[in-house]
Amino acid sequence: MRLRTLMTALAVSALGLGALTLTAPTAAASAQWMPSNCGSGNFCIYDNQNFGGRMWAWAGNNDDYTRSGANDRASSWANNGIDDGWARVWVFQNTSWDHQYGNLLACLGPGEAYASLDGSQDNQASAHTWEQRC
Ligand SMILES: [Ca+2]
Repeated sequence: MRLRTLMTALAVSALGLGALTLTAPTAAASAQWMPSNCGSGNFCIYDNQNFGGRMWAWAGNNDDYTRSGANDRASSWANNGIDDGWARVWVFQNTSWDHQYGNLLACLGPGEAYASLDGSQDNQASAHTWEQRC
């Protein structure tokens, strides 16, 4: 009887953990609003989560974030690009426009903003280009 109670408690705990695992990434990663300090036409990165800390904003491409002190700093980002056909932002893990698979961290469509980058993206961005498609 005691063992059965323990088993039931463990099963309930496991279910609870499962639910947390499924819901947490979605809640952390998505943002439905554009940060107000990211001007129209720009791709913006932020040193901190939730679009906080230092911000860097670019209307054009940047093949090396080290020049502006932004290398490996982005913890949140937003694409406020104008959808003129070249509004997808490809973000790269390394400097230079190396389009090899594995170097691409993310592709953001116009209006996409992420307040909390996950561990594989956080503090990794080093360059970006504006592209026609993801
Ligand atoms: Ca950071």
